Amino acid sequence: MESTRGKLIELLSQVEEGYVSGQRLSEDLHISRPAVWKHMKELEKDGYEIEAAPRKGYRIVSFPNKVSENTIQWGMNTNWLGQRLIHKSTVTSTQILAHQAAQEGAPHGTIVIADEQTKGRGRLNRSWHSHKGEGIWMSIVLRPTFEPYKSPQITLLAATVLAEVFKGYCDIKPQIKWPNDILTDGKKLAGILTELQAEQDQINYIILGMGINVNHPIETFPEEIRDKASSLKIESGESWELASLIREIIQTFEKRYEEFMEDGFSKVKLRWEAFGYRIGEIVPIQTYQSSWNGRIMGIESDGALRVVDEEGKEQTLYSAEIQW
Ligand code: BT5
Repeated sequence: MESTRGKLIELLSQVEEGYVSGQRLSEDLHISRPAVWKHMKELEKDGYEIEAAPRKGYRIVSFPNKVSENTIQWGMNTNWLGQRLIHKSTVTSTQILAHQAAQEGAPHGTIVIADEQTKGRGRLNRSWHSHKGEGIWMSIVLRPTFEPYKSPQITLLAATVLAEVFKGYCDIKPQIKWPNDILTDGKKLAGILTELQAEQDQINYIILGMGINVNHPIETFPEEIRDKASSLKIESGESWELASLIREIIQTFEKRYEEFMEDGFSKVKLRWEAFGYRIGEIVPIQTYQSSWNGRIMGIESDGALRVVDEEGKEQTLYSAEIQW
């Protein structure tokens, strides 16, 4: 956390039960006692409940149930991911802001997150519906050192991270439809969009976008996707606190990304296949050239889709759509 406000929350959150004295806060933050008091008032405006006890100091009683840089970063346990965080209430697309930030030098792990997107985008210029305050719409700036051809693996890695969190944290049964959809019971909960800025043999940066339907009731989806979209709330019957869920995703992503950088794609492949949608089944497949039926076998060691076609020939697909 960079700001004084961020450091203040960090200091207060290091003590679970007790108080932190105004004196200590003023010394650690290099600001006056009245300035500490002013920051506390600002936190209260942000929805934090603060207790100020004479001679003891301050403590946070409760956190606001809203998304802000502070509420996400509070208690977040990462080394680089989300250390720089840009939260906005309304944007066209977090992808656009993340590209701008990356071009202006934003460090590896910078996250742009918004409550609402007015022009959320999917792949191939499709639109992504991003209703205000009910989902997680975020883009991560990554500056990996591997070669550009490996970048599609980041999409699969991100899909396994979301599936892992949805299963472990939200207790639902997710499936991953190659390459970028997270489904449950055949309905789409989340989508991933990976955009690459690269030279021939070097990545400048990747913008990894994730769109997750969290607290949507079914009526908030536009008519045309109502029968194929779902949300964590619809599936689990529970509303989810967005800041905590975002933190969980960020922490899991950092861990899995580091494993991937150290050990390569093999563990991601295993995890991906454990969540793979309709593996072993015959499904309609659409590529740029044609549409045909094929049996999904799994993924290759580089993340490409393995399919057996109607003549029994194995095919490796780098770009295709699996139809429902
Ligand atoms: C995706 O594209 O699934 C990638 C979605 C990425 C969205 C994130 S949000 C943060 C970041 N900022 C952005 O602007 N984008 C990223 P694709 O596989 O092309 O799927 C798009 C299709 O999914 C649409 O054509 C609809 O049919 C359907 N769709 C749109 N919005 C949806 C939603 N909220 N939930 C489920 N399905 C949706």
